[in-house]
Amino acid sequence: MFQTTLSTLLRKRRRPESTPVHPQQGMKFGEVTMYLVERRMGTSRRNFLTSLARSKGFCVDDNLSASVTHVVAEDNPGQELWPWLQEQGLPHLDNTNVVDITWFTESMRAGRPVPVEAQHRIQKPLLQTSLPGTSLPAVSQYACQRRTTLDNHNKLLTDALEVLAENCEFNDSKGPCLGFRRAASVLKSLTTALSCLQDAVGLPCLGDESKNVIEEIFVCGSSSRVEDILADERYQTLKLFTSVFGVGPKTAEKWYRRGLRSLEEICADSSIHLNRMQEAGFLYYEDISKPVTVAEAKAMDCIIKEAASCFGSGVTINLTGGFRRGKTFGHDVDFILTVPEPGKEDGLLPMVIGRLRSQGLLLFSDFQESTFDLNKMPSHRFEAMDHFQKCFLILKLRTALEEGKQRGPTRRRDWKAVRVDLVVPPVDRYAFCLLGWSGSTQFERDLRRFARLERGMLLDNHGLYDKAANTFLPAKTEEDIFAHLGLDYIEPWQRNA
Ligand code: DCT
Ligand code: MG
Repeated sequence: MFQTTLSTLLRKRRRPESTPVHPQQGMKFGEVTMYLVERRMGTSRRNFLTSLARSKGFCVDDNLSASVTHVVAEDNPGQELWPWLQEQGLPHLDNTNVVDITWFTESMRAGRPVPVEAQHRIQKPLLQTSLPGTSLPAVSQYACQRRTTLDNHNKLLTDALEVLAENCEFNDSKGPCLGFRRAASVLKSLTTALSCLQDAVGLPCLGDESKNVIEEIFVCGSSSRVEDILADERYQTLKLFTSVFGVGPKTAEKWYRRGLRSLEEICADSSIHLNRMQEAGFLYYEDISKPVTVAEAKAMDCIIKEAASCFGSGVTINLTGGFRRGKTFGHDVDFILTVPEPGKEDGLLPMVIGRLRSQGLLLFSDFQESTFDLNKMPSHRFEAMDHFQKCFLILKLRTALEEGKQRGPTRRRDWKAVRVDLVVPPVDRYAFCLLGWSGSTQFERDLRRFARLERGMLLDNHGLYDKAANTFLPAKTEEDIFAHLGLDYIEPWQRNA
């Protein structure tokens, strides 16, 4: 197996780096000094690109000196490039832009250095230590130290593990449930597909049960344990019942024990008392059980912005939850609203709800007044909801009435019911609330676990508390919170743990 890293390759190639064919001419952009990494780029291409850049007035340093502001590499994965850069002992490496060739080409095309954006950067791997006997960087046991995009290379395995986790949840087996969820989460973060159990050696959070399932899938194509669960009447029924808005595993179990097996049977049973949320859940089931699309989330954004504008111009509305993480479908649309001055947010949601009602868009609303009190913090319970002013809504989203789409005269309508959640933190709690509501749930769990176990801090949607210093740490942005925790910043689209 090839285990050559960039550093060993570069060590072998200690010959002086090539001399540029085009000497430096008049420089136009004094603030930018590039260094082109030769490896994978090749000497002749490096010479060509160096000449090209210099002819356009860019400063290119042949050596990786302290004046370099932009390190440009082509086809160099972060886990190879960064350890080598660190070996070079470059001062201020953390302030140096380490960018992909796309930044270079865009700059050449623009005739000036373009601003460095997230997609240009070659990310620093979260952990630099290697697994014994491999060149792979070690995978952290914490989701907040992994970058997990929606590009899941191990979906067959993670789907199976999530069925097992869900089944444990129905059986109220919290420990095993978390075990399967953590295993699935680790596999989601991998940038390649596992092809045999051996590939998983050294990965954290894979317990024996998870490994057995993975092995069976590799050997037989599927897991008999998972197949049995999927075919199980109890599992199917509880899954169906919990798909109703307002119905949790406890209620679903209660109905199942009473012998109920379908949604029709529940609606027909006069002895069952549904709460307001569940009533709405059944009433709009057909619509809200369907996924919400990005286009629908955007349309909802306009509706909420319009409704909130009646509170004054200072209200900001941001999409959070799964859509902020780049998901293309969601079960609801989550928004975080805030006003510039702390304490001035009182009454915001009642006004928004009133406006939606007067527009005829409000189908259901459960408003919860704020019970936030920093003196009662920090909370040690992760699963508990936060104390901010919030509401769980079902709103009408106008849709074009498509011919033949809705069958029968009673089904003819030009709207779809959509679940929407709104939360309003005081502005000084905004970053914590945004971080908490952006999810994913597994990412949040691990952020809190990391804070507690690795940093002696308590994190929740309200704040970050340093136990040793006996103080709350302030944060204006999510970046501030990651910095307090000594964590590399993870972008929302990398939090799909
Ligand atoms: N959350 C939280 N406190 C809880 C539960 C959840 O802060 N007690 C966070 C985690 C995710 C976020 O709120 C939004 O919740 P969901 O809408 O359930 O999750 P989602 O990631 O947006 O998923 P979906 O795409 O299905 O809506
Ligand atoms: Mg959501």
